Amino acid sequence: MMDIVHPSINRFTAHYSSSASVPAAELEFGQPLHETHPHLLKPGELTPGITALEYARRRSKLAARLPEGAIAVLAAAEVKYRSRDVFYDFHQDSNFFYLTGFDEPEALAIICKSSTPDDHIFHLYVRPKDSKAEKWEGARSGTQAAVDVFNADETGPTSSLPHLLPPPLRPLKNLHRHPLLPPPPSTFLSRLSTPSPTSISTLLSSHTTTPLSPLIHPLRSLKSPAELSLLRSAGRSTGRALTSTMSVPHASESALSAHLSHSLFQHGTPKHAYIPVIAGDARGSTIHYTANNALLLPTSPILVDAGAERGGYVTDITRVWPNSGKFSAELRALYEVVLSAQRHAIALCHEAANVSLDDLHTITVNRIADGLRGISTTENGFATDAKSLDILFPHHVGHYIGLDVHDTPTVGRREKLREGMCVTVEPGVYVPDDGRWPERWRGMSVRVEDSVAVGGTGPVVLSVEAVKEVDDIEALRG
Ligand SMILES: [Mn+2]
Repeated sequence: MMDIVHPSINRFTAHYSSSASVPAAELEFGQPLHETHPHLLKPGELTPGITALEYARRRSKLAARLPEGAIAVLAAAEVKYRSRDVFYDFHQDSNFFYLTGFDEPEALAIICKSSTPDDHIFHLYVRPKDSKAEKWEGARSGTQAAVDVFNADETGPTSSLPHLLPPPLRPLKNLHRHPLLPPPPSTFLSRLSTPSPTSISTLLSSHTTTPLSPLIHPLRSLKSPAELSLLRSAGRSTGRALTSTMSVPHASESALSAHLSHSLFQHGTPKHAYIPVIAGDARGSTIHYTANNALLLPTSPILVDAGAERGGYVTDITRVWPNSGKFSAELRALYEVVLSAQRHAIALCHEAANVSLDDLHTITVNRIADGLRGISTTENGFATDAKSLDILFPHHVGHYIGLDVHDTPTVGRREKLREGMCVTVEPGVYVPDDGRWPERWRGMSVRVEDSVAVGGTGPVVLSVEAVKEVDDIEALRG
């Protein structure tokens, strides 16, 4: 046995207030913590880069936005299966993770606004310790850690819900004894949501319920310094991995994919935020191409859209380059049109510019139209009417990023960009391979995408390590 300092914070005064001796043999949790993984988390952090105090403040901020007497109920994500007993990598529900930092399935968080402004009671129901199950599935944090580590005021095993529900929901618990009680469904969420006498949804049905996302997303959309630092870190390592990937030719999309993944690992972010798009030639025009299994020719233009995550925060970057390392005149011309529009839009990513993502989109479409007219000749001309531009540039110029790749969707794209928001800026031109379009560019796809933090008076490009000037890309091959 050895003594290990086990930090926990007092939620109300929000500073470290106690330490207890915990036998090392009992130090097993369902996720990395500083005590068990000091190489991943600093003291005070509950998840990499985010302190327990920041999580407590997020709950306070949500409580302050809740109407009087309201209760926020959030379920954790479930383990998803690709086939019997073969599960996908677990990914926590983003709102649940944002408010709790708890990274296990089968958990329920309840935040009750209390009478003091900004104050709240935090309930966290979790899977209990179970040595037999943990032998197969790995450690669980358990109910004691829900209080000691995750700072819950109330806890209990999820299996005992709804007996443990907070007082405003409790009067309904006698329904539990309904004689027609069905056998327990197989999964936690279905237990919560299937209309059975004991399900949470039945218990909640006599209350007025409203979606929580419109209250949480505005909080999530404005990043704290710690969140910006994680986004910067994800952008830095993905940018470096992309630059490394651009610096050598690749025989196939899958070989390129292996190079990129290995390079991400070397730069400290081994986890892809999404299946990357690795598309040679005309496959770049399939926006969500993820087969990534075709051969590449030395002459192939390559489009890669990839992003790693760090501490749950993601980056989203797209680069286009020729496999040979040397741009053809056609690719260079089209690339410069897109890059110039992208640079112009990024320069407007600050609060003083008073623009929304929708404004940026309109500005970018006009820039691209000007650019395409600029490279058009009598024999090789682009149509730049609105319909043609919809075909050439069929997606929006950007979206919010954060815990999700397409983050905080209830914050509309008409909102003016504010300092602390993080967005992508990703104009593209995808020329269909048919006679309607100028022959020189048929089948060519160009998108340039960076992750950008909106500043007060200027942007901060989070993915600046991914080179994007033509000269810089060509210089990678020496
Ligand atoms: Mn994107």
